[in-house]
Amino acid sequence: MSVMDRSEKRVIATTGALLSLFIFSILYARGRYNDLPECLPFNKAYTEPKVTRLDDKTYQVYAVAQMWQFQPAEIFIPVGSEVDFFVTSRDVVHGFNIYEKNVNLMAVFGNINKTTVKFDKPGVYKITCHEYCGVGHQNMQAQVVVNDPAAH
Ligand SMILES: [Cu+2]
Repeated sequence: MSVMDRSEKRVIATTGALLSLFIFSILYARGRYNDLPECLPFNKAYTEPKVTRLDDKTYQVYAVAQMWQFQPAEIFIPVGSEVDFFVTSRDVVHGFNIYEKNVNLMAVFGNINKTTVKFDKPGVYKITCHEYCGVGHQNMQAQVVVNDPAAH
């Protein structure tokens, strides 16, 4: 005679299997996406838009969003570059989304959000605001122009 019903054992086994799957998924994702965006302590230096070249393949962009534009509006980099984006806002909350890249940040006044993106293919990568920020929201765009140095 068993204390537990068979259906109860099945439920416990299923729960255990699902729990293991969830834990495995979390650990797997952590290993796979190791350059997740981060929040940096606020520093006034980031509120001045600029593009800095650290070396041939490494750039830093201080991206500032405001109603209704991004600065800098155009960023030129060579193909194969790795770019650190430091994103902030001068007014309301804006979005910072780069087409075809895994970038989905919020631009928030008094905050600096950082992410790193590698541009392996030449082309024009549009940046758009994807947080509704007022009547000019749909015009809020910028672009990253990735040139192939061999083409020049
Ligand atoms: Cu906006």
